Amino acid sequence: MTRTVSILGAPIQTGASQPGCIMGPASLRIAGLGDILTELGWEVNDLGDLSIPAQDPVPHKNPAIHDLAETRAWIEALSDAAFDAAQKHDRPIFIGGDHALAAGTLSGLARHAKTQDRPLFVLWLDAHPDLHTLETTTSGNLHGTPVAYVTGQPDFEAFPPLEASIDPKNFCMMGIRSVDPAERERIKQIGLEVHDMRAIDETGVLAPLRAFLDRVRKANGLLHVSFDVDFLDPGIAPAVGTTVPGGATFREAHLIMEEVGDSDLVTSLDIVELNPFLDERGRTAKLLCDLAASLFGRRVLDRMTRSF
Ligand code: HAR
Ligand code: MN
Ligand code: MN
Ligand code: MN
Repeated sequence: MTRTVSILGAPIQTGASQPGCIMGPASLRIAGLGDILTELGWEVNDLGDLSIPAQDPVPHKNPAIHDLAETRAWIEALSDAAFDAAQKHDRPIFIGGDHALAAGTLSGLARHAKTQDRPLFVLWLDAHPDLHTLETTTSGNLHGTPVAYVTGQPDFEAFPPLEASIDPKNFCMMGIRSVDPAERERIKQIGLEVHDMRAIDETGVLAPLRAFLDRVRKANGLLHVSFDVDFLDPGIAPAVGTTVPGGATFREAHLIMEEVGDSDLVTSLDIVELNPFLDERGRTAKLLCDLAASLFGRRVLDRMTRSF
């Protein structure tokens, strides 16, 4: 039977410091995301873009925080939209928008996983662990907080209450190379699996990825991939506001997508932080579409599937 994918745009940019992510969904559509997935044999349902009503400002005791009310409203709307999309489609995609989007999608997907009585796992591909609480963020950019929120860390009273949190042990982070002191502490405290760029240089991406996928399979888990554009090296993906040198290469990123695609474990995907205002002739958007294609089954050549 033809499998279904949904595409939901979320032009949120209140979590970032620089404007531009609002154009992310349009850029990915223009780069051909929907057609590429159709050609790969998926039934594609483009759900259009989500929006939120105007908000009155909400103050916070951490004065660095900006756009709290809007970000909160986005999280609320995205949580419901992600829950619905996961109930209706085999593999929903959420296209941002900044990474605060994941606070909403992961909260809705965790609720969905609960209805299935299955654990939710997350492959987090990012230069950053996004592990600040509302107390520890010094930039006040709320795209730096979604992992702390969805794993149920304290000090998120100003965000929507979580109906289901995600076990920090169910995360696997790759590509990490910019970590703030409070985040470093939090990683140790909650026992997150983090493969920073040094670890990837030492072992390659495949060994830790396969170990993680085996864990997901044994637990009969759902698997969400949260892909932050700054996971990639800025040399191949310039269209992001928070570039960090030394990111994943073209081949590392494709290998991850192909391996995760082959495992057939993935049940949802975020593509976030694309800032088309900073792109060069659409090259970052096109690369992201190619990476999504790898995740959804495009292969250079067919090969014997690995026996898991
Ligand atoms: N840790 C930094 C901060 O909190 C940078 C966060 C940047 N986050 C993203 N998403 N671009 O990963 O400000
Ligand atoms: Mn991020
Ligand atoms: Mn990042
Ligand atoms: Mn930070």
